[in-house]
Amino acid sequence: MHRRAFLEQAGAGLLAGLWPALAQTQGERPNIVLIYADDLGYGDVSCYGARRIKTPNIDRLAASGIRFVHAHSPAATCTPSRYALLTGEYAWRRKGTGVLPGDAALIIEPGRPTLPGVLKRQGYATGVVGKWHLGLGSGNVNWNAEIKPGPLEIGFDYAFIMPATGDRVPCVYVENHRVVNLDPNDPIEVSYEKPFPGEPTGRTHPHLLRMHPSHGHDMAIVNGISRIGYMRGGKKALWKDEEMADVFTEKAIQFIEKHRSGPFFLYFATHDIHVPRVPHPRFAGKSGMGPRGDAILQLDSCVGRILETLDKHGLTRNTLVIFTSDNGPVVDDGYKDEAVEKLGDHKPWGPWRGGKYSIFEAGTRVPFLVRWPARIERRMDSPALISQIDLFHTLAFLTGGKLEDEAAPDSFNLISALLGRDPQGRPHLVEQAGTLSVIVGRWKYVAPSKGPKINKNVNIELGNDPEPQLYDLETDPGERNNVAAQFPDKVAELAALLEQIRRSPRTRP
Ligand code: NG6
Ligand code: CA
Repeated sequence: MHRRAFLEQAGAGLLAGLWPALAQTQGERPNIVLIYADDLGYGDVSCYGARRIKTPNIDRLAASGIRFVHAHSPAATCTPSRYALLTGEYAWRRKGTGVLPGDAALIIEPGRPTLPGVLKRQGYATGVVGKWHLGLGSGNVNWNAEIKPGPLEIGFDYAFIMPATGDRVPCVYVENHRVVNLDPNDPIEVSYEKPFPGEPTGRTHPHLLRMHPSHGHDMAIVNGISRIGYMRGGKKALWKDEEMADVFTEKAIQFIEKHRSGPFFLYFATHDIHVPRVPHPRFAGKSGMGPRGDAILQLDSCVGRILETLDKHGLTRNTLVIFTSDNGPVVDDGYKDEAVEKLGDHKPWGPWRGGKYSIFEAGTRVPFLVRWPARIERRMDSPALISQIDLFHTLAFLTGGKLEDEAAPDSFNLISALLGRDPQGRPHLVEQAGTLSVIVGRWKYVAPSKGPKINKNVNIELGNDPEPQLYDLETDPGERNNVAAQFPDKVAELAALLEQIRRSPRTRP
């Protein structure tokens, strides 16, 4: 359904009084579970239109919650999205917030206001389980000693993470300050510069691989898969890709059970469906779409286990569950895993143009489901323009937390939109990929940029253009017609707005 149709529906709803009046929602203390999928596209789940793949557990959230259709990740890649999610600041304001190597230093300074920090102050037990990718330590991290600062220094009480990505070394879990299962007699060494002499790599020993790279990913071999970066040692601590989803889900469930008297905030950041896609044998081959589809089934099953845990402990009614993704979809992201060959008519990007890495809508327009039975009485669709960057301010407000003046500079309090009582949401939104764009109402302006138009490795249109682009998302949601030449005043207005947002240190009121 197009935005216009949604707006009509919303308008009719308004007239009919269907958007419930704003109830008292400040100072409540629901448990909060934020499920953050990786690289999952708008069209990858059945409640957003996927046909060949069925995601009954994720659909459960939609069936009794709100399905947002104009919700965005802050950026079209992982690190800047997660940075913005946790700090409430647009990542493009800060250097060094691009996709990080696995040995990068922590990019969120301890002491800064953060989303987990504000909830912790409100008495929440705060935990992160899954993908981190925001750096650890303060440079030259020693994986064999205490690893800090990290999540525990920026507001989490508990952390069970993978440092960066599934395709980046070191391929180990870190629990709080320590690598899990590390044998002190077999220390870990990591380098993003040069190989360790004598260690096989994907480039030198391709015959050792069970999954081959399509581009990049030809360095350290771990579990028969070559990665980005070099490592050696730590053999007992290495993860097994096929167990990762279960390992994370178990830890997430343990966190919920431990804190079931509440309130708790769980940031459950799955590795699925990022590369390398190596789902557990019980999902392998089940989607008919190769490992990418199987990883979606696995992700859905993990969501189901979390929801069952809430049910089992009587927590469902007063737990706010948010399900979303850190950026748009990519089919071939560097491994020959049959994702391209078996895609068929499945459209991971849904009705949008582009994908991961792209300034076109599919780069950041992601699934976004919100369920909270105590406050959201019925299923609905919302056309409100919202960003994950708004969760900081919104959840702080909801739980009665105060924002310091310098906190969360780009985060809007969208509590009314989050609970389905406001169909508008933000007044404007800046999207981030190689360039920036700004959305106001029906209009989207893309700032001129010199980058390539297409990333041939991943076969995604990036949306870069040396000329300004203007799209009418209402009549042209697929961004096919650049109408900049027809509406020069609109172009000037939005270019000026973007410039103003860039220059001022904050956008929130
Ligand atoms: C890219 C990787 C890609 C993925 C991405 C980060 C290559 C050739 N490609 O550089 O595979 O890891 O970084 O993805 O190395 S993200 O979801 O964490 O942003
Ligand atoms: Ca990602």
